[in-house]
Amino acid sequence: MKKIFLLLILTSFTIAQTKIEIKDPWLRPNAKGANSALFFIAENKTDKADTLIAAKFENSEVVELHETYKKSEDMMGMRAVKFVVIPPKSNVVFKPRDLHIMLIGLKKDIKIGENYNLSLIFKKAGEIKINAAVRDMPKMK
Ligand SMILES: [Cu+2]
Repeated sequence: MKKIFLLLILTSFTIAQTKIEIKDPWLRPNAKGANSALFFIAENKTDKADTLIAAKFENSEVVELHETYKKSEDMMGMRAVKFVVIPPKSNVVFKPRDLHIMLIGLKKDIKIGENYNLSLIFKKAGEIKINAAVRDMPKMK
């Protein structure tokens, strides 16, 4: 009986270990009233998929999960998605002209060199707090 109880504790501990690691989070600078975006690498170290369902940022009016898509031959567009799946044992890269967290309607200037707290909310891992540095956008090729 004692053994079974211990096994239950160990099992629930394993479930609680469901873990996503956020690497190298950064924001693009912009002026108050304009939009910014958050980029990072989401690493799922577990053998189960997790899903990014929302994000929080206190310095923008709206926060959305966005993807970039090909609008036409020579035009890229972006649109909101409801969630982003992070497959088991893999990385999903949020980067310019790809997946990103759109920060719409900045309440203040976001300047290079500053740092901001944000949260990413996953279905299993829950809320993950991150601190992102403001960096210049990489140059277009
Ligand atoms: Cu966007």
